[in-house]
Amino acid sequence: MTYQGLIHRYRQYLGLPAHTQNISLLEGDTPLIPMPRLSRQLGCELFVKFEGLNPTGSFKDRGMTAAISEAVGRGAETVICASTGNTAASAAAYAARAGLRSIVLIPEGKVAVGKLAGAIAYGAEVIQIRGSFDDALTLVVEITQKTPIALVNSINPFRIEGQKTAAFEICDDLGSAPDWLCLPVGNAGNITSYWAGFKQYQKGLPQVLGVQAAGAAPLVLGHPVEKPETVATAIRIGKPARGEQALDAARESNGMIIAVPDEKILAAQKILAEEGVWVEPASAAGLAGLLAESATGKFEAKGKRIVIVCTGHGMKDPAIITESFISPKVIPANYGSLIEVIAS
Ligand code: AN7
Repeated sequence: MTYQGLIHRYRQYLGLPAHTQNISLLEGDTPLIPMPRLSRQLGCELFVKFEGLNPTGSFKDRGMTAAISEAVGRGAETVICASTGNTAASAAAYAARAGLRSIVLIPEGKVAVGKLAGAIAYGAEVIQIRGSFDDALTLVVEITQKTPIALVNSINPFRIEGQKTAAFEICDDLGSAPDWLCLPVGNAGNITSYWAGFKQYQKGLPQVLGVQAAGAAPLVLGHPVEKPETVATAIRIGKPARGEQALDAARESNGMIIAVPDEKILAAQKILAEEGVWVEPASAAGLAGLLAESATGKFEAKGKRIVIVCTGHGMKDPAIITESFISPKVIPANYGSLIEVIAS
């Protein structure tokens, strides 16, 4: 049977109310890509769960199909979210699909161009906040308490229900859970969802390595970060809404939450691209964390089956590449010049 999206495929596992409709863009069913070169280098079996191949280019579509399907089913007319970008684009797309009005609040000047463009293209009303993601989240919580506007951030429990499906897919593909799951942690909805999903699916449990950027690492520091800063703008979050659950996932799974500096995140982004998988900076944090931990010897990758969750596509944030590259050579349009430049 042709694929009909996540709610259709996994409905029996998702705690969604009876009034839930099915607003889908055929999200999910993303590939688990083997990484032979990295596997050889680390002596493990390494896979990338490439969530950048969802309809709007990030994993957020898994939770959004659920949140919007529930919201429209209960009669919501307007949805709102705070976002570092990917949630905004996803909310805008699913709201458009459902015929709802969408409003997205983003931190001024800190959203990657592919995400902002997506939110605009899908017809969201985009509002910039002079403040951080955390400030924007506080505002959307307040407005959804005082008005009928529906909240579609991952505080919304149906977002978590939808995002559990990524864990189900990994178990379905591998036959069981991997030994380790490595992923970026921002507002901590995704790590919460994976852990809930693995526990529910009963195909084994991975140890979970959650990775924050060093400049935005409240879960590692043990306190909120007032002014989070990182090149990985997706996870530029100082006060994760589901921080406690992220710490629980790490503890219960005998895993950990660590921080890596921006240079290591960008280095990991390059390593992935060199093996043919271009992800946005935040999405490389899982690999950066894995490499950092194996280098310290605290983490033994050898012989393990490891899944790196790459949460968003590289095309979301093209500027991070184009701002640092040397402009391609320009040559006259003739064969002689071409041969000359290739041979040099
Ligand atoms: C590519 O879009 O918070 O720990 O507002 O875009 O579940 O927050 C994005 C988060 C990782 C972190 N990778 O996930 C938003 C937003 C990418 C992301 C995360 C985000 P959570």
